[in-house]
Amino acid sequence: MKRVSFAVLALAVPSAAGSLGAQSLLYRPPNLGGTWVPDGGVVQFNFVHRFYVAPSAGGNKVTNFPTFTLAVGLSHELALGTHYGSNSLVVNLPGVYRPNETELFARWRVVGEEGKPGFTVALTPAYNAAARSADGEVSVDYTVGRLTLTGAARGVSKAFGQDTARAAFGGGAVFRVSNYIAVSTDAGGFASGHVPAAWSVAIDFVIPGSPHTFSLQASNATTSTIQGNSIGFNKMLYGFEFTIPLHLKRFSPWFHKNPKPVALGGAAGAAIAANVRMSSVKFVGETVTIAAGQAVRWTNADPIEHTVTFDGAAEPGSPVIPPNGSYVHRFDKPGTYAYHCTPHPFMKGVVIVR
Ligand SMILES: [Cu+2]
Repeated sequence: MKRVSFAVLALAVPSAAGSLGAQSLLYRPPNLGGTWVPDGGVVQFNFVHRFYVAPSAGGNKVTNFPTFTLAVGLSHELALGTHYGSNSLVVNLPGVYRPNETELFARWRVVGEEGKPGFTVALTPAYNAAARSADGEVSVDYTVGRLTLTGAARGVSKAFGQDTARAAFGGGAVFRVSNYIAVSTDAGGFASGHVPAAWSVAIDFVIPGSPHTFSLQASNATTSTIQGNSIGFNKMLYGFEFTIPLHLKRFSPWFHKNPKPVALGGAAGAAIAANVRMSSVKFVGETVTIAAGQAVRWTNADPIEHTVTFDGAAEPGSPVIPPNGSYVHRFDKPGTYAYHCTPHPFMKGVVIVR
């Protein structure tokens, strides 16, 4: 078998979304590691869950193949992370079965930005602790309009935990049907030996008003590591992936339990005739009625930021209202003023001015 350095050559993969922040499934097919790098100060937690169902003595049995990704962005271009699969079939030789597969990886995006038009290139050196193998991937994305084409060249020093260096290649595509929905597919496999190739197809969603993406997938690969993405098994697995960027800033309420009250807006001498609480990501007091020339006060009782943003810009609306902040606005003209929260468009309310 010829020796392949793990500084492979290549093309490939996915991407996270420029426009969505790090790591969107709308730019990355399921079995390609990609060019995504979490933003600095963001911890990325992704969860892939695949399964098949087979009859057993006690009824149908579900066999699960989860892979967790935990990665942290060190800068705009550099990340460190780990993939962990708890039911891996990658190292499954006679006498050597290691179902717990841990892959430590770094990712350095050397060209471009995922989700942006043009080429993006990333290098992913890795160590697969189950295979005891130095692995690596070079990924290239090309994005034009709604389409992202991806390719990957992979090298592993001990494929399947055997003492054999091998090269693998993968390629795929994502087509964004809209800003919220995409379809994606990929295939990849080892260049040598008689190892079945891995493949996947998926439908991918942005969860509106959130930084999360979700995909429903079918694939024959068990784990989302460089080796796992290169080996197909003899079963069709179904499953999903959920991507969770955790902005460390979100946890600031843990350390600032009672943020100082911040008063925004003003009544300009008018009486405050109604109070609306922003609580549990809802406007409590969804509809309030006041007289012309009176004011409404909104108070943010949540640990997250909200806004009061009038539909069709009927009134100027608030700046970002921090936790424990309030906003007062006077209404001078009779009318029905529907409003929402910009970060949470499902938060809606109405002010009726008589
Ligand atoms: Cu909100």
